[in-house]
Amino acid sequence: MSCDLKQVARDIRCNIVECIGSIGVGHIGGCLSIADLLAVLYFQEMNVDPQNPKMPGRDRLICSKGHAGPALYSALALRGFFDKELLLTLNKNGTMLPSHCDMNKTPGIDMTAGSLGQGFSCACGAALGSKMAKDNAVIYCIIGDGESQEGQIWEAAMFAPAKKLDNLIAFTDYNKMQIDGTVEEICDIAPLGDKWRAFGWNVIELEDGNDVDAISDAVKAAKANIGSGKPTMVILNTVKGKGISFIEALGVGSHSTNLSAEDVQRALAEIRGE
Ligand SMILES: Cc1ncc(C[n+]2csc(CCOP(=O)(O)OP(=O)(O)O)c2C)c(N)n1
Ligand SMILES: [Mg+2]
Repeated sequence: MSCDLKQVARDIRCNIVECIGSIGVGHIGGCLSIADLLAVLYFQEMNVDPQNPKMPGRDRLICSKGHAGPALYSALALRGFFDKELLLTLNKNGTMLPSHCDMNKTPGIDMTAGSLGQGFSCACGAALGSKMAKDNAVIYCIIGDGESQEGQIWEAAMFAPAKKLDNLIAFTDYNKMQIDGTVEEICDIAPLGDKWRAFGWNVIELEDGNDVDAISDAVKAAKANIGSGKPTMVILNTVKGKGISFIEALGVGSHSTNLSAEDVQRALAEIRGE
């Protein structure tokens, strides 16, 4: 699939704004920081079929930071998994789009998540399952930097290299902020690359984790690493709230914030460069 990934990322951001704006509040900061990554995965790298979301042997994406559900829905709608209008039903009664990812409700969502730490273990299980089935799938997983304080992350960090899960390509959304403070002040995870290397991972660190070209190169390098026996961790230095100046300016406050109808229009205009 060849397309303008920067434009795709902008379209995903617009969808995120409309989706969260439809209910007036949500986890917008951590959705916007991964929009560029989702553009590269869903529009360039992943072997998925919107007409057949459960296609056997497909690549999987597990967003362990499950509160970024609206970001995935925004990308999935754009990719054709379901109608864009459904984005406006976020978290409403009877919706198939709950604020946190639910694999039993949403076509294209590969794992239920929301309890931080768990999705990453599930990704290890999916990678091991794919190895056993010999279906050549690539398993992608996104974890948060605040989430990386969870003990379960480090159990999985040990497990994946021990089982030679080189078909697992993980990303840390290193936006330096969590729910109520900076990662540094709450419980610092630096030096993050050294930690993952010490656990036996192939580590790629991107200075600008919101650069689609750099992300694209990193995923290609991670795929080239399949066969080495080492899983890959791509550390994305991102900006929480990326792409909307008044959300970025909220800093830690961008984690979950109100979004009025006026905010939505202001945000859309900025993303579209109007
Ligand atoms: C086990 C668990 N503890 C607490 C929470 C509540 N919670 C939701 S998001 C969040 C902060 C996560 O920070 P980070 O991983 O940095 O996410 P991002 O910055 O990407 O939004 C917390 C503590 C949770 N969902 N799960
Ligand atoms: Mg964070």
